[in-house]
Amino acid sequence: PPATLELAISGMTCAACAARLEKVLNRLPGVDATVNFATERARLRYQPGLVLPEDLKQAVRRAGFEGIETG
Ligand code: 9UX
Repeated sequence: PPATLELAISGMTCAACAARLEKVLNRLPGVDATVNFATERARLRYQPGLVLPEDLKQAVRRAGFEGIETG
């Protein structure tokens, strides 16, 4: 079954940032992500056999943002 991860995202300064990050995350195998610019949160569903939470947080960092796990 899918697992969930919620991240507080810092560094998003315009709505396109959120759209860009969402695309980056959704390109990862087994990941379904939504990124909300207004709330500065990312909600992710992922297949634990395909990616790990560290991979998701690393992808956030590599995209130029910071993600803190909140759930
Ligand atoms: Mo907006 Mo974000 O012009 O990476 S896209 S600042």
